[in-house]
Amino acid sequence: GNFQAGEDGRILKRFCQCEQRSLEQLMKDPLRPFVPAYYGVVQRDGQTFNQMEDLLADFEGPSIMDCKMGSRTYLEEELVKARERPRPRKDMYEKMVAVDPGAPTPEEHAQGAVTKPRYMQWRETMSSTSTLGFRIEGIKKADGTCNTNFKKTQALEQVTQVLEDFVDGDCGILRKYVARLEELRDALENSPFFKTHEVVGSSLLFVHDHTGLAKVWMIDFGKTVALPDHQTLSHRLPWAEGNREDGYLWGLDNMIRLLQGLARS
Ligand code: 4IP
Ligand code: MN
Repeated sequence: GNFQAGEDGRILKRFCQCEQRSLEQLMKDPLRPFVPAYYGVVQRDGQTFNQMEDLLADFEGPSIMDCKMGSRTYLEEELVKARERPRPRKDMYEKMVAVDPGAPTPEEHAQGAVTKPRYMQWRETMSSTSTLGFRIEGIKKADGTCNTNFKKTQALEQVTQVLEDFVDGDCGILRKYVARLEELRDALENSPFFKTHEVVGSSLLFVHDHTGLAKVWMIDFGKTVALPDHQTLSHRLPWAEGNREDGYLWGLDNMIRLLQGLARS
């Protein structure tokens, strides 16, 4: 897999240059309190890893949720590559058919394959990525239940239901998550790193436990890339090819509003 056990309080994640660059810069940015501490590169059994903080270390029997942020989940360069040199992906065709046998076009059925952007766009529209700017990817609760079957969780009512179940309706936990997300939004709006990077495929990791501890961090920077000199993003404007907008703050605004609504009810 992508991870190996590290020393106490640290984890090892398969090395990725893009993630290393991002983590190094984030250590000097206002976003630092909202990302895992980065401890550099290490070798184990001939493999290279990024070493970072184990975000679960301070929790007692944590409940964990991964939400992928943004309205676009692939880099613009994937589109260009697929147009110039389409690479049919059988594995992605199979993942697509497993969820909805009617999703591929007749041509795609004949090929038994789809391109990566086609698959990624289909995933965006099947889930809440296109409509809310984030989607739930996985949940592991303290009671041992685990669910990664959210590919068709799209409607606001469905998403709300899943979030409510994740916190077992605990308004105290919800209020802590909302407060933490509002602090994160402030930090994002004041972050030179965020202003100058396209943040794609990055997740928010939600963690709480029975002691009432509840925190959120940004994770996964494998597709977080610097913009050309002097270009900046709003992270709220709709994406059009070439503008590189990622919808991250639009999704975060929606997430905060949704959790605020739940905390009140
Ligand atoms: C996966 O699709 C995820 O989108 C991965 O993104 C993506 O990795 C995979 O692309 C794609 O197959 P499912 O979640 O539907 O299985 P993430 O790593 O953010 O979860 P990339 O490489 O885009 O990061 P491939 O090309 O790695 O298969
Ligand atoms: Mn992820």
